[in-house]
This record gives sequence, structure tokens and C-alpha cells, in this order.
Amino acid sequence: MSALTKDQIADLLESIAQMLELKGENVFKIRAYTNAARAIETYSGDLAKAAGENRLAEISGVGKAIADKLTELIVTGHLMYYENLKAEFPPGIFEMFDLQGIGPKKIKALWEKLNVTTIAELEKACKDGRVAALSGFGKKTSDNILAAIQSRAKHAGRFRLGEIAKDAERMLEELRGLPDVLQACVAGSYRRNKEVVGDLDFIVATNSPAEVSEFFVKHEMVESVIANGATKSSVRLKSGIQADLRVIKNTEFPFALNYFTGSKEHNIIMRQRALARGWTLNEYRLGPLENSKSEPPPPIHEERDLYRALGLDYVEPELREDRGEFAAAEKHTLPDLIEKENLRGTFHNHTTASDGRNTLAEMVEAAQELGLQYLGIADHSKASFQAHGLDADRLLAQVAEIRELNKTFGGDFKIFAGSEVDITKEGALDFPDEVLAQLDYCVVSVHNVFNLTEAEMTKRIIKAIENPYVTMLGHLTGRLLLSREAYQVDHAAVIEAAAATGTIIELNANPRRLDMDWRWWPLAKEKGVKCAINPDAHSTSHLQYLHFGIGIARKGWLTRADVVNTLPLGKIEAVLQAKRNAKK
Ligand code: DGT
Ligand code: CA
Ligand code: CA
Ligand code: ZN
Repeated sequence: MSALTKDQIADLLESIAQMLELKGENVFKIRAYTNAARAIETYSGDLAKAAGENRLAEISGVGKAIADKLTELIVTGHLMYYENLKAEFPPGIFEMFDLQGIGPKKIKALWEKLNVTTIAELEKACKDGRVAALSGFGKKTSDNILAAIQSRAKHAGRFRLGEIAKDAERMLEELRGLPDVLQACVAGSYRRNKEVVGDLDFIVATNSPAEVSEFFVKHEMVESVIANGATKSSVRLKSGIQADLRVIKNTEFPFALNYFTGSKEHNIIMRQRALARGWTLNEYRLGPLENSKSEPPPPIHEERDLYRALGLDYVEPELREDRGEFAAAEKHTLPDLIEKENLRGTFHNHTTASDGRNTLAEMVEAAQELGLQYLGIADHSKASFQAHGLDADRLLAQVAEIRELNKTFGGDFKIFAGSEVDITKEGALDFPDEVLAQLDYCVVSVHNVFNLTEAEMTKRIIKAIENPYVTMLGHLTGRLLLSREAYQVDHAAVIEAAAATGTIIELNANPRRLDMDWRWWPLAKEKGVKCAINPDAHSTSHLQYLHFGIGIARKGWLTRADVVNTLPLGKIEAVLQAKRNAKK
């Protein structure tokens, strides 16, 4: 069996903690497992090596008893303790943990008192009133559970891009490494950088289709084979996502790649443009229409040639959504999209001072390793007490610490001292202006009271960004993709207000958020609102989320000039100060 990843090991520890909670074990024992899960997730060394040398107990947060279990798990790939524990529960019960707003205590009560052990049984028990009648539940809780079940059903079979990217890239890399493979690509919504994808579409050009298909369906990431044909295979990966493979001839590659990249809407117009020129376009070729008197199409070697043949500039995959790309490609006005290499720094990152998992020093080191010139620290403010938000004293102490640290970088690197300040229900800020004035910048976000009307929520946010010390607005809608709906807010009105006040809007790059949504960035850009791509990092590894943020920024038609954190040190400072200076 293949080595377990740190994430897989951490997940296993988390599920042990969940099971112990279901059993009603004491909190210290449970916390030992959740702490160990966090410790493993953020451990930077080689786990297999540490296990081999019996040194796992040296990792801070991992006790002796858990270290022994981890050694067994890492060395043998199995953990008897976990298997035995799991066997004590009905198998369906674990899926209930996926439901938003219901934890181990409730699941335990449902199991013991109503004998509910699957989501299907739970849905029934909600509908016939048994859940509402249960002590500690009530009608409101029952309704919330039902809503969570319905939302889960709606999202079934869809996956956040950030969570399947590893699988997609690994399969692609291995396909490209096969001797028989001439060209390979992931097409579909993945290539278009959609925030949520249904399945993965691999396109491979080869003269040995049988060998390539065999490699694909027998890959160790595959859980089951759905279809295995001469030119198309489909599998279910262990992560749950379906993956399709299409094997084609090398000459067909640009057509197949273009067709299977989609979107469907984009394809329809491509085909119409071909027809208008007397040609036929499908997933294999561009050819003359029967009985057509038109010139035959030019030779096509790559996608670019296809676009040129149809009278268009090359359209980047992210823009292929039929949202204006054809008109722009005809007029040569497509944007020169931002690239990963353009980023110089980032804002909105957390440390152990609030709910982050790494210290300020560790976050700085990670940012430097990524080649960034600056890192903005924006820990939570005091109203986010569940995230250990900082009060003014702790915040100002952190500011002083940052100013001291900055002296050690000799101008090559800079930490910007900020805060992620809560917006109160009324649109006030969690710190007074005197405190905000001592920061380099501030991000404001809504973290509670989501159930306002659209008008109230819009007013609340606009009031907050009217404050001259507010540099940027964090995660505009609060959505958690595939799990929590966005709260009601008038995007256009907020964008208008951001333009009027000179407030930057964040593109939160956490793959669960990707908020503000890509569909709104063209409007923001038109109004002159700038974007900041922020990972909302709660650990060093989360800085990698920037990558997904770039994907969404590209999907939102943004260029380097539209995104403030492409500016180098020396230029970015003025942008952070602009709004408060304008008010003086
Ligand atoms: P997904 O998988 O639901 O996230 O979205 P896609 O876009 O990857 O869709 P998928 O996997 O069903 O098909 C891949 C591409 O193949 C799609 O983007 C466009 C093309 N395609 C599929 N079905 C049709 C169709 O009926 N007409 C046209 N014109 N293109 C299609
Ligand atoms: Ca797809
Ligand atoms: Ca597909
Ligand atoms: Zn936040």
C-alpha cells in the first residue's frame, strides 16, 4: 500500500476523536487526538522517517500513547485500535458528521434515543416530528438538520477544485510520464478553473490507446471502474470523484482538448463560427462541410490555430464561459490575465495569536520560502471570541512585535501589521479609529448574524467600508462552497460603495470560499475597484491557496494591474495608505 499522507493521518485521528466523543469518553482523551491531528497536519519533518526511528513522541502535541499508535499506522498502514473502535458503530453513522450544524452529542442522542444511524433515517425522523420532540432538539433544530440534509443532496457528486487538484495533477503527471503518451491534459471544468467541478476529464494523445487505458483504470488512486472502452474509460477515484479518460490520435488533440474543455456554451458558439465559414467542427476535427464551396480550413496544430481559423484571438480556458470572450477575442481586447509569478505578497493571514496554527515567525518564514516580499498579518478581533480574537492591547503588542521583527529584515522583506476586524450587526467596527490608525491596514469581515435581509446586510457592510481606515473587505458573502450558502447581499451595491470609498475587495483564495465570486470581478474592475488575493491562511501550508486565488482572478478577467498584491514593496505602501490619506 502507498504511504499515507499527513492529511490522511490527521483525518484518521480526527475520526478517532469523533468516535470517542460518540462514546462519551472524557474530554482530555478526546482533545489528545484532536491536538495530535493538528500537530501532524503542521509537522514539517518526514513522518515515515520519524516513525522508523521511534521519534514521533518528540513532536509537540503528540503524546506517548498516540505516538505508539501512529508508529503502527505509519509502519503497517493499519491501526487495530481504530479498526476495533470503528466496528463498535453502525457504519452509516459517520456520514452524519458531514452535516452542517450537528455534532457528536446530537448524533449520539439520535442514535441512542431514536435509533437513527443513517442520514436517510435522520431525514425521515425530522419529517415525522420525532427529532423536534426529542429533548434538547426542538422544531428549529429539526428544521436546520433537514435543511442541511437537503443542501448535502444538492451538492452530492460535486467537488471543490482545491480538494481534487492533487489527484488531478498527480494523474496528469503520471500520464505524461508514460512512454506511449504524446500529449496529455486535464480538460473540462478543472481546466477552466471552476470553483466546483463535477468530474475530471483527461485527454491523452497516443498511438497505444490500450496501454494508456490500462494504466488509467488500474491506477492506485482508482476505487472502481465504471467503463473501460477502446477510446473512453471512466473510473471512480478513492476521493469520490469520477474521472474520464479519452484516448485519441495526436492530430485530433487540439480538437478534443478544445471540445472537452468546454464550456458547453462556449463550444456551441465555436461550432456556429465554423459553420458560418462553411466548416464543420467536432471533438476530432475541423473539416469542410459537405458540398460547401468555401475554402478548406487551414491546418490546425494547437488550440491557438483553431481560434485563429475562426477569426479569434486565443481565449484562455478560464474565460470560456460565453461571458463576453468572443466579442473581446474578435476585437483583440481580451485581458492579459494575471499569473502566479506576478504576486509579491499577500494580506489576511492568521497566526497562533488568534486561530492560526503557526506562529508569526513560522508564517514569515513560509512566505519568504514562497518568494513573497511581504506578508500581511490580520488576526481576528475580539468579537470573534471563538477564534481567540485579539483585544486592543494584544493587537498593539503584536504591532510592536512586528515593527521589531521588520528591523531584522534589512528592507528585503516586510510584515504589514493589520487586523481582520469584525463588522458588528449594525455595521460598526470592533476597534475604534484610534486603534485602527496604528495599523498598516485593516480587513473587515462579517463573522456572525448571517440571517439579515439583503437590504440590512448590504447596509451593514457599506457602513463598515465607509470608515477611512478600512483598507479591504474580506470574504464578501461568507459562503462555504458546498456547505454553507452565501448570506444575502447586494453585490453590485457593495461594489459601487467600494469604488466610491476606495476600498479594496478581497478575493479570498481559500478553496472553500473563493469569495468574492469570479462572476462579479468584471463589474468590480469596470468600476475601478481593486482586488487583493488573500489566502486567509490559518497555517503555513495555507499560503499555497494563493494558487487557487490566481485561478479565480483569471476567471474574473483580472490582470496584474487589477490586483494590488502584485505591487512590490515600495509601491504597495501608498495603496494601503491611500484611503485614510484622502480623508485627511
Ligand atoms: P463538470 O464536469 O460538470 O464540472 O463540467 P464540465 O464542463 O467538465 O462538463 P463535462 O465533464 O460534462 O464535459 C466536459 C466538456 O465536454 C464540457 O465542458 C463541454 C463538452 N461537452 C459535454 N457535453 C456536451 C454537449 O452536449 N454539447 C457540447 N457542445 N459540448 C459538450
Ligand atoms: Ca468535467
Ligand atoms: Ca466528464
Ligand atoms: Zn474571516
